[in-house]
Amino acid sequence: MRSITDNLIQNNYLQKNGEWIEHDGLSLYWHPKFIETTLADTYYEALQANIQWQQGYIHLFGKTQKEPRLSAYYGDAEAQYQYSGRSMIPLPWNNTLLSLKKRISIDKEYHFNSVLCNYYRAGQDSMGWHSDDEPELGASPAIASISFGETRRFLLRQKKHHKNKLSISLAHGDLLIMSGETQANWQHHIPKSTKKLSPRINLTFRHIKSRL
Ligand SMILES: O=C(O)CCC(=O)C(=O)O
Ligand SMILES: [Mn+2]
Repeated sequence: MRSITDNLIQNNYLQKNGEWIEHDGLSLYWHPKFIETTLADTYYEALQANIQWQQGYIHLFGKTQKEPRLSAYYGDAEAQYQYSGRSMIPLPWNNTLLSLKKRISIDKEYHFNSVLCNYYRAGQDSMGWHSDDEPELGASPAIASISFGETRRFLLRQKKHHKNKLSISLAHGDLLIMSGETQANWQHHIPKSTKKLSPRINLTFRHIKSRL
């Protein structure tokens, strides 16, 4: 089966300024400024205004905690998802999200049916170490992430050797595709920062296999 990244390249969606990062079970494609700055500004404004941002809760080890960011989940009705102990029921797509989905979807074979939206209000907002390895995503999922607003560090560490780390600065308009065995072998997170940072929006497009 062709990978989504091959498919995007064959269709010239990924231009030559993208970079493959392949290393010890990690398979990433990073395309800085996949969306050029002025257009990314427009998307950022629309996403800030038109996403139903909420502060979610996570239930882990018998405790309930507020997530250190805002989030929202959109997608096809059947794209239900279990995440950190809660059921994610998708809100229906809006035009901004559909337009972004179109930019990264080439044909029906690689159909993203949902998107997890995260809003990092400032440097103290973050996302802990995790892999996107929920069973609904399948064995070697392709996850396409697009970032808007403030540049934040995206860290990866190998599951079997936590000292093996990689840091990527994800900036306004950047696309990062995680594919192959990445989720099986590596974890990722967005660390807090003590710097005074502006908000950042990140969207991760996913394909959820229906349980229905
Ligand atoms: O904000 C990011 O770049 C990462 C988001 C993420 O890992 C996720 O939504 O699972
Ligand atoms: Mn993730």
